[in-house]
Amino acid sequence: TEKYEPQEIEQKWQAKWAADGLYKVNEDSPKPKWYALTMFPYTSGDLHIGHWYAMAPSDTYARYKRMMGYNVMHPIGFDAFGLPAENAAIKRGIHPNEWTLKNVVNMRQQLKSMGSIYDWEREVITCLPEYYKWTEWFFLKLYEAGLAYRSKAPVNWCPSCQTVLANEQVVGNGECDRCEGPVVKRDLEQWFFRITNYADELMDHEGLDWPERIKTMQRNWVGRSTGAEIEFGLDVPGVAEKRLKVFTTRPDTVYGVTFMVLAPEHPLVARLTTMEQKDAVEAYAAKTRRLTEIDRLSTEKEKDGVFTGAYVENLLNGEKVPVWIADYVIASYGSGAVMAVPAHDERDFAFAQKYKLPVRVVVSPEDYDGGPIESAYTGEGLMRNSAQFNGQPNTAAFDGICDWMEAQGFGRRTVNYKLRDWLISRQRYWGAPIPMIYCDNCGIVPVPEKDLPVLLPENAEFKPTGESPLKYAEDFVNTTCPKCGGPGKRETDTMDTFMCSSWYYLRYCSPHDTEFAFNPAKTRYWMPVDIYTGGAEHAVMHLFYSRFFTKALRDMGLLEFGEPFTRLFNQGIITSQHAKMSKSRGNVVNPDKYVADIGADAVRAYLMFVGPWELGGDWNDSGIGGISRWFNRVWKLVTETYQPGAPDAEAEAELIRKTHQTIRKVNTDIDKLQFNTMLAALMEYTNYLAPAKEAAKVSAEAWRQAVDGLVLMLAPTAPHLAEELWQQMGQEYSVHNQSFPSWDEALTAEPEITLIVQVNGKLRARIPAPADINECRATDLAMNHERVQEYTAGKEVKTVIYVPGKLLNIVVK
Ligand code: ANZ
Ligand code: ZN
Repeated sequence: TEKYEPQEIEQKWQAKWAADGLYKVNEDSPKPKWYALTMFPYTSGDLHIGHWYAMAPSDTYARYKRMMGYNVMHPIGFDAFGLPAENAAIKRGIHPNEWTLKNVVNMRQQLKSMGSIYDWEREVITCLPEYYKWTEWFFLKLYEAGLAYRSKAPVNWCPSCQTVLANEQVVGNGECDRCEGPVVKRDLEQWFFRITNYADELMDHEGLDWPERIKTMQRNWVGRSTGAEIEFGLDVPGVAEKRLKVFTTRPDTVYGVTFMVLAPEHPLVARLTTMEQKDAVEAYAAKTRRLTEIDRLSTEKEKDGVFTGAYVENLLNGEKVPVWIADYVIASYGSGAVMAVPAHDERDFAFAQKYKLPVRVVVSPEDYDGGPIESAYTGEGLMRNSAQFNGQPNTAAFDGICDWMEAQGFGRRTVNYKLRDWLISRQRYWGAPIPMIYCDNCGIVPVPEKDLPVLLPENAEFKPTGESPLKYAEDFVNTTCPKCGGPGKRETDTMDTFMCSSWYYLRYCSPHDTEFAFNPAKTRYWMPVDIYTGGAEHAVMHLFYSRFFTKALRDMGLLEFGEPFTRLFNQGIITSQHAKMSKSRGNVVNPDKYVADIGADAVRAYLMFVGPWELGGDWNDSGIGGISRWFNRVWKLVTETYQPGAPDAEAEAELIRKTHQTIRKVNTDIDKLQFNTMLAALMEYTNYLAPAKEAAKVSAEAWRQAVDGLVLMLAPTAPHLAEELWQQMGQEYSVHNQSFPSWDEALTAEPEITLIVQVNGKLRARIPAPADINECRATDLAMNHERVQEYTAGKEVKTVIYVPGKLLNIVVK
């Protein structure tokens, strides 16, 4: 037989599978459906080994499910709108569309070289009008449902990328997640989605098989706080408002309030501030505007602020407390005002220390002597300095105080969320246009559905001005109002690309439907996604928005379920020389080179072998060589003829046992996505088969079954190699249409032997035991045997001699 030539067989089989449409799937199948989804790649240019690490194991799993009798859809596409394309346009003078589609061609080719079961007829590309028409349509649906609105708001602005960023795109110490430059604040009219309507539901992952840490991150992202809204009395000449509202999670500490702190942007600040304090307050507010929210909330940052000169009244005890401003209070959270309780809040304590403001303990620490405290006490305790609530546990006073305030009408229990509405406007060209028209007569008018898509004009100019290039495309901007027919202007911002990826999993169900964004019957068949795999970096944004989207569509009556992804799995990171791959380190692994050298099958298998998938692993060239050698051994084992010698029943039974044991191990491991141990079991099995072939003690039929099993079990991991071997064995095409081997539990059992037990060399017992029993277990068994105990009772065991699987001699004195 010939040598194993991966390049040759891989290309051959890829072409044949494609020509035969082997991996095409549709809804008319008697089999149960299985929707296996991998996060689609961004069209950045090249597929790197990290993409392979995300995609090859998930393809193996999808293939396994297919062989297990499921109707598997495992689609792929491209996330194609976004900044890099536009930056390429600015830098290299190439149109974003051209840049993107060139990358698609290249990446598609690379993806094909992997030998995955992607049904290419289902490919979606988010920047094509046939796709973004529907992204626009979803905008209209959300608008109709009251979930999209326009508002002027301070936004995160990256001066270097010249764009507005969502909160989630501000990372680290207030840096842009794209260019890592500092982010500042700026006011703009923007479109928002009311994701906050779903805050509670988004915290609930009931029924989802998701990693605990992702669920925790999402819950923290929602940031639900229960507490109370409390009103303080305002009596400032010339100020109409008579009450100042604060949000607190500790209404039980309200008698400990010794000052008030407003965000410098709080709308009352200017009017409350006295003449004497005006300059200081304005200077401080100006200084604050230069800080990011993250800087402001940082616990390390020194707490400073300025007195406004005004006072408010604590309506519970009639006390007047001074009103300060400080940057640690955020305007957009709660009511942008804090009742400061320095005795029980660390930030307030630091602030009080700095400005010599009084500290009043209202919840007693254990053994409290009534004197000054050294730091804020945030624990539980009995109430003091709190009128009729004194002596109660503070947890009880929490309720008592809320009840009292609710009865008096100046406070009430409430819930607050950190989650903000989703800001989707981008001042960029390369995104789906927001289908809205502004008319002087009619105001904001949605583009009628029949006029979709609003196409991106081709002739835009790309300048890093911070304004959307669409603003200057006059043919695009100037239009007629769909309502009155008068002149209208189009919205020139485009949508956040997270909007495109919030529904792509629905599009795969009916990728070319011209009537629907997603065909209802087909979507009902395929959705929800049974397993979604991808990087943990998408814990909040993509996964969170997709869940919001699904819930919103459910509430519009467009979907019948509220969760898109039943199971979520995050793979780890593949490193090289124990470091993250990067161009600057020069340790980037280029998969194409390895595919050309040793084949896609080896690259796939190696990636699955380097470590548990969820933990990642380290790529090294000698490791991958090991996989190649293994495949060559498998090749020889399968293709070189087996010559049975004299049959041996025991050898045959052992072969069958090993086969069934391996099948069991491989099935249970793949089911748990434990590819590394699955492959180790297959290697061990190969190591068993090679000498067994030499020994030639089993029948041709038994040998054949063993080798069939090996090839079938290899098929999900090394699809080309398995197909080639299957053919060379004269089996029916295709190996990928076969059932995955199943095991017979009875055949996995180790046979029994009779263990001869001697005491001081004399036969005392014959005990049935498993053939592979070790010395320790054998000694245990013997020492517990009645007959043996007669001879060992009261004696000291000097030594034990064990002949594996045969005899145990116990020497006693
Ligand atoms: C009084 C108090 C006493 C507080 C005490 C805490 C401890 P979370 O859990 O994050 O919701 N706060 C309220 N609005 C704020 C804003 N806009 N910017 C900064 N801080 C704000 O935090 C709620 C607590 O953070 C609130 O409860 C308030 O301080 C502060 F012993 O009120 B607390
Ligand atoms: Zn009009």
